[in-house]
Parts: sequence; structure tokens; C-alpha cells
Amino acid sequence: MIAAYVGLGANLGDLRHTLETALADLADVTSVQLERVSSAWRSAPVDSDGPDYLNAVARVRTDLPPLTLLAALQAIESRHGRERPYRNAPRTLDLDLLLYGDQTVDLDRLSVPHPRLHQRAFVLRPLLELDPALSAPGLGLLADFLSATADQVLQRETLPLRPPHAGL
Ligand code: PH2
Ligand code: MG
Ligand code: MG
Repeated sequence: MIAAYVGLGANLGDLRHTLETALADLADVTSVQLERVSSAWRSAPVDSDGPDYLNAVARVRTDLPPLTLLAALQAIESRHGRERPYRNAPRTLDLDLLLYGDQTVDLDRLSVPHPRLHQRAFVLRPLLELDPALSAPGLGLLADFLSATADQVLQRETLPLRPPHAGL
């Protein structure tokens, strides 16, 4: 089994409800176990526009290969009405495969670690919440990138995300 980290983001619709149901959907994927979920973090769109985002990170255990896991994530995005009119467009749901064990994936369709993971506080902060000692292949200790993203304003919500029926 591999420990993988999935980033969740939404800035259109009922953000909390979308993230919570997406987590339940993730827990329902065959051969994916939802292990832990970070807090929900609110922030302004980075390199984009539209309403504020709600972001979180989930740690899963899986024996699905990376591209199979990606297909499962994209199927969940589609079920939540995800459209892709242009790059970084506001979205009902974005699910990104951030880390897949200590493996590197370098394909047209998938790059792991996620190429901008270390530059974005809305990914780093929830990742480090789940594991403060986390490192990523090619990057090393992720905590070392926190100071470089300290100017990105992020608000942690005190109300935890509670996926319905996810058994957490
Ligand atoms: N996702 C993007 C672009 N910009 N900004 C925030 N705050 N949160 C996101 O999840 C996000 C973003 C592209 O995936
Ligand atoms: Mg994304
Ligand atoms: Mg994405």
C-alpha cells in the first residue's frame, strides 16, 4: 500500500459541502482508504480569479497505480460538475494528486509531486498539518518552503471537514 496525498479545492458553489462529499466519494473508491483529512483553509485565488477558495488535503492508502488513482479523482471532479473552460478557471471541485509515496511521475497527463506544491501555501499548510516532517522526492523537507510562502494569506477554519459516512 502506498500513502498518497490528494489536494482538494473549490471556489464555486457550496464549498464546504462539496469538499465533504468529495471526501466521502474518495473513501468510496475501491482500493482507496481515506486515512486523514486536514483542516479546511480559505484563501484568495492564486494565479486566478473569482471567489475565495476552500482547500484541504487528504491522506489515502491505496494500491491503485497513479494513473488509475488520477482517473478516479477526475471521475469525482466530473460528478461534481467540474468544467474546464480555461486554465485555472474557477471550479466547483479540483482534486490534485500531490504525492504518491516517494515516487516521481513525469507524464503529459500527470506530474507527481505536483509541480507547484512547494510554492503554494494552500497546499503546504494542510500537507504539513497532516505530517510536519513530510518530504517530497526532488524537494526534500516541505517545511523548508513555508517561509517562502509566508506572504500568502490563509485562514484555517475551526470547524473540521466531516465527510458523510467516510468512517473517519
Ligand atoms: N487552484 C488553482 C489556482 N489557484 N488558488 C487557491 N487559493 N486555491 C486553489 O486551489 C487554487 C488556486 C489551480 O488548480
Ligand atoms: Mg489544482
Ligand atoms: Mg487539478
